[in-house]
Amino acid sequence: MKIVSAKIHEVVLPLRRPFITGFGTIRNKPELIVELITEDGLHGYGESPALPDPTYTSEFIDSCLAVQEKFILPSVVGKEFSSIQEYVEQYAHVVGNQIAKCGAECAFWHLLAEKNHVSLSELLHGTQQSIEVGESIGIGERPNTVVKDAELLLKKGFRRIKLKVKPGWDEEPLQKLREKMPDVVLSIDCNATYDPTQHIDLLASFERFNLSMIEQPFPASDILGHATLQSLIKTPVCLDESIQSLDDLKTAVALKACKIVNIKPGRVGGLLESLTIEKYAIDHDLQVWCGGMLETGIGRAFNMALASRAAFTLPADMSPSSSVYMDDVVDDGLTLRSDGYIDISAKPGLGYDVNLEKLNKYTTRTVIIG
Ligand code: OSB
Ligand code: MG
Repeated sequence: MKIVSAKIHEVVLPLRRPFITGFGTIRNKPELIVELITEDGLHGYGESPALPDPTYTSEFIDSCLAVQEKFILPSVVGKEFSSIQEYVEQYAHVVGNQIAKCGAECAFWHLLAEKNHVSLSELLHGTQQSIEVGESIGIGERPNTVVKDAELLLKKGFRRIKLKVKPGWDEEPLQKLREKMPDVVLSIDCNATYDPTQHIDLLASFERFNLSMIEQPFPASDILGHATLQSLIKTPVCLDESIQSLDDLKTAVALKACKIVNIKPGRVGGLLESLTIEKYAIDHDLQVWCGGMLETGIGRAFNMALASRAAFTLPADMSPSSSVYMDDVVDDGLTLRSDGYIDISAKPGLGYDVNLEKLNKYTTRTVIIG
């Protein structure tokens, strides 16, 4: 397939309500939608689910756009590729910048699915027809509100509750939740807000809440800190921010820093690295699940395909965009079944129809390459 041009659409979608985590508050979510156009007139879309600020990893929306515009897309436009490996080879010299790479890579996966008339799930050898999903509850002000939020989510069908926490917003809401719902699958995501020199005992005491995992308590580069915590507790430590590449996972495995890995195509640079990380994790007896970064229906399509693989046994962060956003750039986004599962799209191509009118409506910047 010969790529004749590429477009970057920066879109900003308003959230239904602010998403508050240890790294800050998001009210409007930017995304870069990368569109590749081939000589045969095929259009492939991918998404870079960047954040407004460099608070989750070092990337943010403007850095992603700059790296795509200056380095990644000029290296592929005007060239012909017969495989995804050949395509990513063009920009393999670009260090890091995983979120930027993800959008560019996924757009080519979409082209492969279109050309071969297969679904993304088939392309990735997914075997599950539907997947179990959960939703995150952001940091709040009153523990009682958290209980109400959780009850609402369970009523909608979600199968597990993930509570965003930070120092000072942890024991009280957890206590309240556990009193009301002793058996629900409950996990916490700390988004790197705890300090291993101060909070190891506190986090270890959370064993009493019977959590399914403690996600990313310490800063991304402190894999050793996570290993110390994991050696003290039975509750699985799950790494998110710390695993930006296979090499990070090798270090985590060598140090026994976690039992679970949250795999997000955005954070690790796309689906190829996601698959590599999945294999290494499974070969080393870790469990994996598919996280999210508040993608639109486009980004979620790739996450869903990844999560349809047999190794993805834990509920995914895949709340339908309709529960996160006021609107979406696809027409027929994910729909939660009342049993808490979402069906994997079997349609050839992306699996969801991109609504060009809406894409234009929410576009704040467009860059054309080629
Ligand atoms: O830590 O999982 C995270 C969103 C942006 C950045 C980091 C995280 C998240 C989420 C969103 O938790 C979950 C979702 O996409 O549904
Ligand atoms: Mg996380």
